[in-house]
Amino acid sequence: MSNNNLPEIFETFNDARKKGFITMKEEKDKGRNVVGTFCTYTPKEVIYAADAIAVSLCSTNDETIPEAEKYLPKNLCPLIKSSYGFAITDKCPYMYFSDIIVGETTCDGKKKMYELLGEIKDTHVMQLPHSRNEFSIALWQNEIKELIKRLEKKFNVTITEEKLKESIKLCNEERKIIKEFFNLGKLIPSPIKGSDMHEALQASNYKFDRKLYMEEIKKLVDTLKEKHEKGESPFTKNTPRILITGCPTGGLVDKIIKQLEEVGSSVVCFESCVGTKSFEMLVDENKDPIEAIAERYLNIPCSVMSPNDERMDIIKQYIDEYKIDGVVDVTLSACHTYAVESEKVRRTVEGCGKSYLQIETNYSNSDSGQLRTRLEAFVEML
Ligand code: BJ8
Repeated sequence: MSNNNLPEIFETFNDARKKGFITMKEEKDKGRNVVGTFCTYTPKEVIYAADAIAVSLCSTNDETIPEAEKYLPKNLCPLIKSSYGFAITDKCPYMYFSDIIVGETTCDGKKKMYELLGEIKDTHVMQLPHSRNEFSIALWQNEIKELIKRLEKKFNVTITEEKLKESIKLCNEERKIIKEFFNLGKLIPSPIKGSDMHEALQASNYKFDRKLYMEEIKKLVDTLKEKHEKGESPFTKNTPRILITGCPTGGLVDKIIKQLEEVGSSVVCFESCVGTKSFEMLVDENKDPIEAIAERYLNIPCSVMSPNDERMDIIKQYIDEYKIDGVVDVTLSACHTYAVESEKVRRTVEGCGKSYLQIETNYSNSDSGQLRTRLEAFVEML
């Protein structure tokens, strides 16, 4: 097991997705409402203010892709095909238990897939603007108001300003604690493997008792800090340090993150939706809650935004803060926005004098060996 040197508390993150099924069933039996989500742009504060549970429905394996390909083009991002495949085959309990699904018009594939998904599940699609200016903020605020109305009607609840403020506070608290967890990656050497960090972060989507999850993360941070002080780490001071950026990596842990570590590097930072995109930036607690939520979420530096210079700025900042040696930019097949933006990422990384590797892949294991050779050559060069 990869987490030999980790505290016992880490056990609770192992296979959180699988274990979460039981908790979700128990919550449903108690009468809790569930909202399925697909994207970091979904304002979770609104879901919590409706007293509902938010669960990620992004699928991470290729099991249902052949079924999805009966209805969707083969040349489509695996995340979209796999998620739709789980919906039509009824193989994902989280999809099954979701009372409503909230999606956003992010990339073309996802927004068109939601139309089909809407035929089998109650689906609410938020119209996400693709730029950041005063008109976009106004539009996005309106979309947040529409989501509020939809959830109020669906669950027969009232989402008051007070409730929104409470959930803003709760989510901000979570972000601050997770930030402490990210900061472990800045230590030299990092006291935690990137693959283990990834697992603990992904567990966030399937731990429905948020307070308990925060307690677990806090304990993990404290124990790992102690280990660092005692000089314990799976790495040495000279292990090359990697930043992962790009598409969501939930389905690529074995192929990319673990292999990067097996060939001698240390993954210390995730500029992606499992990492900083979900947890950086707080919602301003002193503003009108809807305006503050709209601003925070529109600032997420995803490639569906144009322009998206904020992503380049943040990559430069992380290269400096995490003392990065090399950046691995991961694109899921047929994800055009991340694929095209990779040119700007390359220029940014190389402009900082660091090494850059772009990988395009999907959820199948067929290219694992070939990827290992490329990762090995990259790490050797660092
Ligand atoms: S905020 S990264 S979760 S859109 S589905 S864009 S991989 S072609 S997932 Fe995403 Fe929200 Fe952005 Fe994050 Fe590409 Fe695939 Fe589209 Fe994707």
